Amino acid sequence: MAKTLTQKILEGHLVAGEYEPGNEIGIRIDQTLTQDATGTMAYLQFEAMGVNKVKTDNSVSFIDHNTVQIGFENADDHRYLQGVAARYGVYLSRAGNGICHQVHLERFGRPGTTLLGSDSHTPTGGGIGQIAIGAGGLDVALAMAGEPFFLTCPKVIRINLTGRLQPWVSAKDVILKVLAIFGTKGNVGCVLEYGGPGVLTLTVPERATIANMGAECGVTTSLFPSDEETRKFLRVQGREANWKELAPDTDAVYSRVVDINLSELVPLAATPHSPGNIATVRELEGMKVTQVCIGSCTNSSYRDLMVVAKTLKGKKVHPNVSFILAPGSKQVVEMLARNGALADLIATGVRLEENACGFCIGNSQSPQTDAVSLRTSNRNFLARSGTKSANIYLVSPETAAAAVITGRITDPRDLGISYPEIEMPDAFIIDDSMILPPADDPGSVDICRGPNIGAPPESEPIPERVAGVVTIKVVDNITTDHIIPAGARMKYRSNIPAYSEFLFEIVDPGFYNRAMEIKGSGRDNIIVAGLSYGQGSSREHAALCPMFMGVKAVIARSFERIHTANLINFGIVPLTFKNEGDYDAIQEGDSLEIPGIRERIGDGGALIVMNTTQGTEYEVGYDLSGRAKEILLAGGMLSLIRNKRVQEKS
Ligand code: MIC
Ligand code: SF4
Repeated sequence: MAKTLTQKILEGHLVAGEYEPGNEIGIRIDQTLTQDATGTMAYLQFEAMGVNKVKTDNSVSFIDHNTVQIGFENADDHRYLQGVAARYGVYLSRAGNGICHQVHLERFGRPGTTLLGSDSHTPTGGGIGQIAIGAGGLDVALAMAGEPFFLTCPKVIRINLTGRLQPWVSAKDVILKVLAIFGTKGNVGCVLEYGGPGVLTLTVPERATIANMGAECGVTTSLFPSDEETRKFLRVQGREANWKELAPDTDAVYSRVVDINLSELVPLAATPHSPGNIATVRELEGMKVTQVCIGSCTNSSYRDLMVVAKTLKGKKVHPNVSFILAPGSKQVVEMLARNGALADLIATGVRLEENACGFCIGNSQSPQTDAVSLRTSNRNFLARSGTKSANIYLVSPETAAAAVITGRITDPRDLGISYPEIEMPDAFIIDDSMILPPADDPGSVDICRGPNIGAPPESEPIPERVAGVVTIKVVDNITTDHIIPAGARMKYRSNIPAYSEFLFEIVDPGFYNRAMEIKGSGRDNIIVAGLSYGQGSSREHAALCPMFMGVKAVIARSFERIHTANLINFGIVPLTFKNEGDYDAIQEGDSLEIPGIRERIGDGGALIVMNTTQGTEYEVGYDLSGRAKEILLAGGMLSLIRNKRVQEKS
């Protein structure tokens, strides 16, 4: 039978289960990536597994998120990461070398392979024909230990691109259009596979922008074919030998086909506070802008930054605008420095941040109260910028550059200048001196563990019955940024007790004290949520910190993929409301009992929630694979591994 490209690559890596959409399958992972904010915990977990050396073809640890370093914590993490990488066979991309996804695409990604990364934007690798999936740090640690990665065999949706992008419209507008069609929820278990003649008109960095931000739809990943454009990109990166041609069969059958004519697209924006709220730039034009931030793993390729530099050449930043640039990689910024484009940007009045996530994660450049900030990044969740009252609009580099000049949201087609077409250079500057290879003599490596490095906390087996209190009831679309903020709080990623104090800080600052009190009284904490709970990042701390606080179950109307896996890995049971009315009726502070939860999960029987405050009871759902049940019954993945090891020894 004719196959999609997704099927071809997944089947080539299948080690468990049968390829059939909806089934649980296990795949072999060829490459892993971690970044510092999730990586420190992932390597602590990897160490706890007692494996001597990573078993993947290639594993890379990037330092790109926590680079502001106020206080000793981040520097301690970086030092630990450098030691642990050298010791266990991992490459280390040092702070200053760039953002994980961009550097991985430039220097490591290979068509036809699998990549698992402890960051939700790992699908950027789909731009090069790689099945690249975001996951929690523990799942990445397992992949480094040679274990398969388990996922639901996806439904494959074809996005058929025709036509060609018009001047001042770029790849960001394509993915914003995709978000307008698919939204941010209801796409769990799908892969977006791009094809059609329009693909040939897009370079690899443009495809990577589209694949990167597909994460906002909640899909498993996005995938482009590997063709002559891919070969060209790898050639200019000095890696043509890594190229291979990959395409779906011409008569492959997809679960759905969506057509997008690139010629018809116009500049778009995601309006506050969700990447799924799409408007045309025309609809927003004239709005005063206070800040423009260009960069992030979505939009800081050579093409993107050159388009900005050429548009702004000879112009000055508008007096009411603060203009920030955080380049995505050392390679790109060095190219711009050598060809003079960086000088043009500096002459404009740009404020240069280092080659890192920077403003995107809210640990710098928080805008003013009530700001209108135009950003080329991928997420505009409430308060992610560090300023709760700020309004963040996600736009293309072209639209961002236009606002730098005019101080207002402006359709870049109205600038009255000719569109700078940027050609892929014949060669990129290749200098991997900021990527440290693993040690030749791993035994001699001393791993430094500063006071910020704690041990990964262990969860407990799920009890016979849950008896607790609804500590918090939240609405639809709660992202991991709502559950546990990043930004200035992110420096506590390796210190779970300290980080837990910020749980639900944006939504309800009283959560921590209430949860402590409930835990202290010997009762369980229970979270109640609406649709699409756990959107956004892969941060396992959104499960790890609740676990530490004694949360035993989350009852939601629906969950997103990575967060569900993280909850299970840390022994928290994800349950779903069967009736909308049950969600509507339940209140914060209600006492709940879930009798026989352990037994029911084991035997697959109906699970009843008794609301003893309201005197009601109803059935809730749980969609758990055999493997997920095993993990939960053991009390989380680390306990399961430990139990298995004890059994093997005896
Ligand atoms: C993000 O963009 O939200 C992050 C910060 O990169 C996260 C990872 C993290 O929280 O460390 C992600 O996308 O997974
Ligand atoms: Fe970094 Fe932002 Fe990309 Fe996350 S989305 S990896 S914070 S640049």
